Amino acid sequence: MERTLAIIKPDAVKKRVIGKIIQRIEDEGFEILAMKMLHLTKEEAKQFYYVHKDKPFYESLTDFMSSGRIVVLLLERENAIKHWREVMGATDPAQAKPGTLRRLYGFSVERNAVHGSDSPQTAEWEIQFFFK
Ligand code: IDP
Ligand code: MG
Repeated sequence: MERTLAIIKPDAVKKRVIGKIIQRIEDEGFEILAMKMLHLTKEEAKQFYYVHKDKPFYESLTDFMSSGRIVVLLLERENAIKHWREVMGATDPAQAKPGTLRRLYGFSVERNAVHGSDSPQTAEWEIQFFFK
């Protein structure tokens, strides 16, 4: 069993698709171990996305991620990290495969509906960030 961190981003919350995304999470065989809704401050968003601090989209991304409520979920499943990233689809919704969450609900490469950890080390850090 493996754990990963998922986030339903502000665009998806505003779009009222929290329920659809959580249904998909359960249909994909994930156990939801913890879940909460919160509104990140700009400072918290900058900490969470610290690895991207030198990217040109860092300011805009952290503005977006602190622009409204998010839902954070601690998920468990076999192969959870890789499987959740498959269910999310490519970062850019336009490149994501049909049926993936980003293709279904994403709006742009920035406003792409969901987040998922990308490695066991990142997952551990991200889970601690929200659920310590
Ligand atoms: P990931 O979420 O698929 O792992 P990352 O490269 O880790 O993608 O980027 C983190 C987040 O930053 C993305 O989910 C997206 O919201 C945003 N992002 C990534 N690339 C761009 C870009 O080129 N322009 C604007 N925002 C971006
Ligand atoms: Mg990433």
